[in-house]
Amino acid sequence: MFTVMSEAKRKRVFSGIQPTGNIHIGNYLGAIRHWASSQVGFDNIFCIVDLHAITTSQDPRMLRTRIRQAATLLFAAGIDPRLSAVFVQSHVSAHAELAWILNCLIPMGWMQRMTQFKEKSQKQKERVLVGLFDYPALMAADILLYETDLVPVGEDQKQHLELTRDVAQRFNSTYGLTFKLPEPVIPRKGARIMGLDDPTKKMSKSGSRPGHAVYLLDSPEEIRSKIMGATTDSLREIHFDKGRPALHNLLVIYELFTGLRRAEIEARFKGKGYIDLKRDLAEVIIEGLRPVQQRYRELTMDAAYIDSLLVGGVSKVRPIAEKTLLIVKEKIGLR
Ligand code: AQP
Repeated sequence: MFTVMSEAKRKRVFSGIQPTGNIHIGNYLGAIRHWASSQVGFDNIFCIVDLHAITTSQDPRMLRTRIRQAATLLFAAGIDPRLSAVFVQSHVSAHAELAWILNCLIPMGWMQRMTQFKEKSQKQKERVLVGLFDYPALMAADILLYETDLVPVGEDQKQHLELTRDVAQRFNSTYGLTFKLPEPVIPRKGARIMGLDDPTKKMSKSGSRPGHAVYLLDSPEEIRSKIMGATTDSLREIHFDKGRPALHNLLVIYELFTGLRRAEIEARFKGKGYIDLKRDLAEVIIEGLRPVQQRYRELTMDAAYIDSLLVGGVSKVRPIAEKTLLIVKEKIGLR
């Protein structure tokens, strides 16, 4: 019998980013920067998950722009197309096909337990779409198509990865060993960047308040103004303290951009105030983003080049996905 498993030297990692809005420093510090630095040790697949993006309403013109912008930013941030595959999810139709097949194996009860859907549907009320409910099945398909070993997930996605493993096990026990079971990779401590306007909410692309996030393509003036306007508390001393979430968030951003140790940062701001920290932090972010922005500008001058990189990415991954889908179809009797 066929199995989609094969021996690979480097572990395969599948990561996705939704083209749902402007990419921010949370996405960069929590994910993209690590993706870029882990390329040599792992066999990475980076997917612009546009089918996931349409589980909430999207303006077609904006969506098109954001898909291209997300891809360009990944390359600008150091994803090397010679080492990693970057592609757009909807360009490989196997994702949607496998998701449908998995839908027919996943009991409703499993999906109804998904806390992310419960939270998002409460906010969206009657506007909530069936696609959002089904999001975990599509995510399972994304991962299982590629014999994925590791999936970097935040706390909010852990339950979806468990569902992916559950459906893979159900398939394997019904039809014989087929899918590799992916393992979660939980990001390092401190990798969750919070909103500048509200440190209790994670920095998010869909956060609508103007001072909520610093975007990767913000100008130096925008970065200064957002950081200077960031929420803080009324205390004075500057040190890492989780009990002071607004300050802690700013210091973590400082730490991640500079690479300095916490004690060094605290020493640097001893006896100083928030204004000094914010001024310094804004410059640190501007400098940290400068090479990414510079490379982004260069890349956008040649749209055909980005297209060719995405075509290259698809041509690396499509054969893997199609092979898996073919095996699945054979196992369940569709071929
Ligand atoms: N605030 C954050 N801090 C650290 N990491 C973050 N990521 C997202 N927000 C933060 C990580 O970025 C990667 C891509 O995220 P995504 O596009 O798949 O979806 P998301 O987690 O839903 O991101 P957003 O920015 O909050 O978008 P919306 O508003 O559309 O939901 C992931 O690895 C994620 O962990």
